[in-house]
Amino acid sequence: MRIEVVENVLKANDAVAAANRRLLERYGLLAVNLMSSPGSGKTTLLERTIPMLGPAEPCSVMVGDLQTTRDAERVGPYTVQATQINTGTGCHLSATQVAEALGRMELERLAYLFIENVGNMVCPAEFDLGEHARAVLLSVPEGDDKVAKYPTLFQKADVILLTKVDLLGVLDFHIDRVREDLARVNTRAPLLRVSSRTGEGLGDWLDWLRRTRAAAAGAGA
Ligand SMILES: Nc1nc2c(ncn2[C@@H]2O[C@H](COP(=O)(O)OP(=O)(O)OP(=O)(O)O)[C@@H](O)[C@H]2O)c(=O)[nH]1
Ligand SMILES: [Mg+2]
Repeated sequence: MRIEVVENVLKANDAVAAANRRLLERYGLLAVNLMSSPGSGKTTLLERTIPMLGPAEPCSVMVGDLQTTRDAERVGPYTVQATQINTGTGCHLSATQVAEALGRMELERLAYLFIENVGNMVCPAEFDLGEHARAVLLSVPEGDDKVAKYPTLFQKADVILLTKVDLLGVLDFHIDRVREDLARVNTRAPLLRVSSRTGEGLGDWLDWLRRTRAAAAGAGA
């Protein structure tokens, strides 16, 4: 009985996500769902990424947090539009919350819509939002065992960003362990090393975004 309820919730979410995806595909933009633990550097990455993309590739951001509008305020100056979704006690964004926010957004001119999910390494993985691609962040201070311990999020990633690599020399973190664990759960997604602090790897991230947007447009997105 309990399993049936969970399945129904996920089915209902998937139906709304499919409608979101159909809507987004009309605009030729790339919608990226960013997921990670709290504090891995999602908002900071967006603060760096969006100015680097520049006015030729306009971006909007939708950001989920339990409370506050702090992240939307941080990215607001760089975006066409920044929308904060407060989930109250919810540990992830749902397709319905995204659908409501999309209804208030202007999608015409956008090259990218970034959806910063609620900081959580477990729940967001289960909920399709209608995005085209999933970017999963793992920061160096979190430790090199997280892919093995929390495989679900990494399994569904289209790109994995190892963030805060400027701290690699400071903390006891072995990238080879991450690579070994990823070889078991996801061999499809590239692993990019980035630092929003030093700028290392941001060019590779921008290349990935542009390639993925071009591929999605070619596939009819
Ligand atoms: N050293 C270092 N610190 C970073 C880097 N990126 C982000 N930080 C710091 O990490 C902290 C958390 O960054 P945020 O971007 O707010 O993290 P977040 O993933 O958006 O967090 P939530 O929205 O709470 O889930 C801040 O103090 C940032 O300055 C980085 O590349 N290097
Ligand atoms: Mg944030």
